[in-house]
Amino acid sequence: MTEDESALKRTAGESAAELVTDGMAIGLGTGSTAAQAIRALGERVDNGLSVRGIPTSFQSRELAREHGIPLTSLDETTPDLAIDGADQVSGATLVKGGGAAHAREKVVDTAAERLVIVVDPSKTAETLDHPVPVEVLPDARSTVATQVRDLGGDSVLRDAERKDGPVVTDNGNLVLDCDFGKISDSGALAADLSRLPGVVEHGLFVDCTDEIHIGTADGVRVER
Ligand code: ABF
Repeated sequence: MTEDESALKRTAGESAAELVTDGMAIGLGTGSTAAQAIRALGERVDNGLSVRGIPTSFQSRELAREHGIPLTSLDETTPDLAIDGADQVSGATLVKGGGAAHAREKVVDTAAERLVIVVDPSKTAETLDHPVPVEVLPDARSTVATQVRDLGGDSVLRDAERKDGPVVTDNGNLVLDCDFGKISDSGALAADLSRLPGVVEHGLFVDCTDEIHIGTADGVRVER
């Protein structure tokens, strides 16, 4: 990541962290942009802010601990606000899952009263065309790949060629990255993917975002 990209991510993350007020429970997203929000939140906790974080991944839990953010869970409370990153954004619809954490992200993000997405400008698109990550039970990787083909997609098992094996999610599952080209009807595709046996969760987040904070060289641009 270049210094410029990192600065844009920081701008977006810090802007979202400023929305947090005393006593809130916060969904803590995954990825390098959400990490900037977690760091900024940690600084506010150091300065006396009282919040509890609900992590969406092992990575975000560790980062929250490192930055002194007390943790809680969905069994204890509902998030007032969730701050999370995305791989691509079009309007209020997102593709997520580049960090293989989208199943827990979707549970936490959709439970939140307000979902704020933090991105740099490279993530915005007129029409979504980013491959959709699909978390699958290990035994279902081949059957889901066939059914994805029937839906018009090409899937690859994430990191299949890696020496120490493919990516395994925090939930012990595999990820198929499914390329559908331009996605004209994200709602229909999301419903089709959710219906496939063995699919744990896919990375299409349809119309669920309240605000997008986009870090730009001139400061943050907020889209609602
Ligand atoms: C998570 O991290 C994912 O859902 C998304 O795939 C990714 C974005 O990462 P980054 O902010 O590093 O680009 O939020």
